[in-house]
Amino acid sequence: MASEKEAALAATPSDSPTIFDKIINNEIPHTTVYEDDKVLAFKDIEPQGPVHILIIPKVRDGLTGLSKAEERHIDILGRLLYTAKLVAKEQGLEEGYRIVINDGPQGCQSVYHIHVHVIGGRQMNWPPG
Ligand code: DGP
Repeated sequence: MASEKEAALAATPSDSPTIFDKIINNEIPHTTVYEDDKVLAFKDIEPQGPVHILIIPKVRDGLTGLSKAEERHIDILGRLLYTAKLVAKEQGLEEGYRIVINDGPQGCQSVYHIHVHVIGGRQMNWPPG
């Protein structure tokens, strides 16, 4: 399997449907850890820590990435972050965790449906790679 960086450099930023649509529509297996009418949180297939969850809006509404955010997205952006906090607590990340939103090729984004990574269960380093 290609590294995340290779996948990001190979990905074409676009409005086309992504693998996350298949996850939302239950067309491919995934492990849901949280869901409500607006967002879905599921385990990342390539975990970068003992806990690695992705949180996505169920309706993308043009939000392929953070750089495409407009004022109408403020509520869903807030909900994604608040859900990250709920998920981190539910996953037992009492000692801390990292929230990541990759954007664009240089940001190492490989899936063009905005998503928040919640990574935890190990000591993080800084700066990130
Ligand atoms: P990013 O690089 O920020 O675009 O992150 C995309 C993430 O999506 C990456 O960590 C791997 C994850 N991912 C890609 N395909 C699948 C999949 O089919 N299932 C799950 N659970 N995660 C996936």
